[in-house]
Amino acid sequence: MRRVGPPVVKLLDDDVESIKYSLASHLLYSVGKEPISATARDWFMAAAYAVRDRVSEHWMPTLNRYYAEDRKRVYYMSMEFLIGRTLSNSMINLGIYDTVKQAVTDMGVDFDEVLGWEVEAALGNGGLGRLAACLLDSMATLGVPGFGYGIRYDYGMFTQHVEHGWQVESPENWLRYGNPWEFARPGIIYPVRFGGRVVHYKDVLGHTRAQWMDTEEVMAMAYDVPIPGYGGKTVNNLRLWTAKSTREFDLKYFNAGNYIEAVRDKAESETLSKVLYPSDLTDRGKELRFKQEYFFVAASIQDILSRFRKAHSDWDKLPDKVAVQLNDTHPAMVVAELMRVLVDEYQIDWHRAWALTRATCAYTNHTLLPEALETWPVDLFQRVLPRHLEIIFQLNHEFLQEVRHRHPGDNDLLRRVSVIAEEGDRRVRMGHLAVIGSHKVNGVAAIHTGLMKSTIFSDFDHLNPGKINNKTNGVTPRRWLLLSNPGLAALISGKIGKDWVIHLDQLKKLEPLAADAEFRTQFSAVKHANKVRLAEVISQRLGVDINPASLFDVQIKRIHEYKRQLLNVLHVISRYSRIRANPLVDVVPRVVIIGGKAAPGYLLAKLIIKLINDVADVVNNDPLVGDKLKVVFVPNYNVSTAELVMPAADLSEQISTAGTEASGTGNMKMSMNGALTIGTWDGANVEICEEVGEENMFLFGLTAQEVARLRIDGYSPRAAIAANQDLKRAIDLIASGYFSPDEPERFGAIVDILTNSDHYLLTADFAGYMTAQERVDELYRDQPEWNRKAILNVARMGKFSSDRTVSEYARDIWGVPV
Ligand code: B1H
Repeated sequence: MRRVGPPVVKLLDDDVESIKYSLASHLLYSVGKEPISATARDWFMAAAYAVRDRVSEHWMPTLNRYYAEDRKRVYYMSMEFLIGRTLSNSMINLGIYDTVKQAVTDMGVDFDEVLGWEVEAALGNGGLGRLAACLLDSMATLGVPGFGYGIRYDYGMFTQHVEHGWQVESPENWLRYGNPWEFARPGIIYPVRFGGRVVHYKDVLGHTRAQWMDTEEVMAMAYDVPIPGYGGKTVNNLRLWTAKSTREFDLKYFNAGNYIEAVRDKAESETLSKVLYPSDLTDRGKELRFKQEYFFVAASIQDILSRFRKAHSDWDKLPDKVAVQLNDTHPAMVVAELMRVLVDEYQIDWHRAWALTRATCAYTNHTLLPEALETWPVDLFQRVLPRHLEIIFQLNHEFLQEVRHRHPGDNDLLRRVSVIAEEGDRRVRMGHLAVIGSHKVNGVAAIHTGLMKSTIFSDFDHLNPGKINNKTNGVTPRRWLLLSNPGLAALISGKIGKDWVIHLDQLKKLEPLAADAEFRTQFSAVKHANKVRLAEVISQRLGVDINPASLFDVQIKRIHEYKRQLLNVLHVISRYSRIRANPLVDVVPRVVIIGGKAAPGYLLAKLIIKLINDVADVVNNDPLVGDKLKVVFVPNYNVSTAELVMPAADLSEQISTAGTEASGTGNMKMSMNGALTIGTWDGANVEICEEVGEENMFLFGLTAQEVARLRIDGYSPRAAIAANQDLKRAIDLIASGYFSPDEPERFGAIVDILTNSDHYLLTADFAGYMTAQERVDELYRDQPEWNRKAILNVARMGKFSSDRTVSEYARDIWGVPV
């Protein structure tokens, strides 16, 4: 058995000279260059290795310590980890940012250029993937033994280009030049099986057993990425799986005599980890995606159980030593797979296995949108995972029996809670599987959890009160304030010290400074500098010149109808019309900044991008408008862009239809960076309001209850349009082809939706939104007052640290100390 690791020996010093030595050695020994011939990219690699060495020093000791102390481990299972760039974040967390910067600069190299060479790890779509990354940062910072499990996609999120105003996707081969942050583990490799059939037989004791046979096999090989916490003492592990063909496949090369065919088959079996689905709530149900989900679940469960078995022989200890957190239903197959392994492979009694599974697993729901609730056809299951389907049927049978026992005669209840949807083609409801297989189920903001309990999971909430609970999302203040907004971070630390970085509640101490004119001036100077920095990038990359004295009005997030970028555009068009109608009017100059990707198959979202760009073209080139209004679509919105844009926002647009955005996390990032929010009563906006006060935000629009009522009563947009001149004029302008003279009908689909169905109720909220925007202008004219409120936003954001989120999971769900 393995013993406790060697005592921690720190070999590397963190002073400037030592780091220069590391840089020079890595440049020579790892990169194979000398300073005279090194490119900025070579220096990036050298810097990454120098920093990585310092991360690694704490990595194995952390894992050895967990082992020696026999700590309960938390496994965060997620199809997405949207990590972004790692070099600057690692330097921040290790506390060596300034020294490395000094060392690089001393060697005559441009530090920012070096940072710019890192290709970000974009293994996620949006908020769900970025949340996983923030939680990893917080687990490491809090010393929680938290391990991520996911997929090492060869191609992460696509790169978005804008051509003639349209989104064009191009694949992002992020591993092309190697990834300095990962360590291949060729020895950690597990078979994952698909297909085949199940036979039942009686063992020597007369128990019926199942054997899953005649399967196809793919191997899952591990890559490890160290995750350093702030302070650098704890370094956790993120394990990502890549698909490899089996050795038997390799042998075919030689034996089968059909070399080319064999190589083609080999390549096919390796497609499982090829590409991240860029769907984000849309375009679901692909067989490859189903296989990806099982692939990473099966590999992770083998790994988790083998680690458990190294230290324990008593299976009853499993829930005391292992917590598995399911990031949405994408890994919900864990429930069936854990049952299969415990029952079929370890021969554990079915009911004991079920108790262990439920005590081990917990599930986080991230959306109520019906199109995003995963279901898989029973025939697909039958073909790809026949044994799992059997297990699910059996679990469902027993579950329904219990429900029937408690609620005799209520057949409708049985139909509603069944794991199998019987309407139309029979399908497995992954959400129901996750709920029955978990001891805790949580939503990601108070309003979202409330709606989970009253809508999609209301039956489960009645059957099992208390199982569904709330864990409001958070974001890591290391990346989203300390790293991305060094000016504000320094201003804050100068006043209240640096403790806020790990105790974000400390920001409260800034509150009195909101009334301090000098502090407000300093605060506003920082914001201005951030806006100048963004304006420069926009000018360079897009050739659009914007005035940093304007109000920066920002909406950055995936493009989706429910997020209502269109409502933003309608406001822009109205503002434009008003300026045109009265060019001498004294308006507050604005720059409306919108960024986000559309799922490649989501044509309406792509059309919305085109509309934004067409409107931008007209507005930005109208001499009557000038600096009064500019519209910028920032292409390829990603983590790195977010780090640049969040700190420069004056106004944060969070305008989803109430009841649709589970939480949102960009809302937290912008408020933390001193933006005021214009938003609806949705997601975490509601809790941001509780913290910062309604007087320090611009909330408007229907409540979730009103939305539900309106939809039941049957909403028709026509009356609202007729009643509002601004709205009518804006829609008419779009319909007339004003923004698309080369193709007047281009936006017909958008006009049609707005005027005929308007499921997301833009027309119902338009008037309220316009009034809120007028309040924005009014306040912005009073700069001291605006800054006062912005400072109060920052001061009251303590709750939204992901450290708080992780502490709550640790206490209420995982049962681990923090
Ligand atoms: C969120 C998703 C999501 N909710 C399916 N659901 C996906 C669903 O590729 N897929 O199949 C990908 C993503 N993402 C987001 O989660 C919510 O919309 C946000 O409101 C929330 O802040 C975020 C984190 O909880």
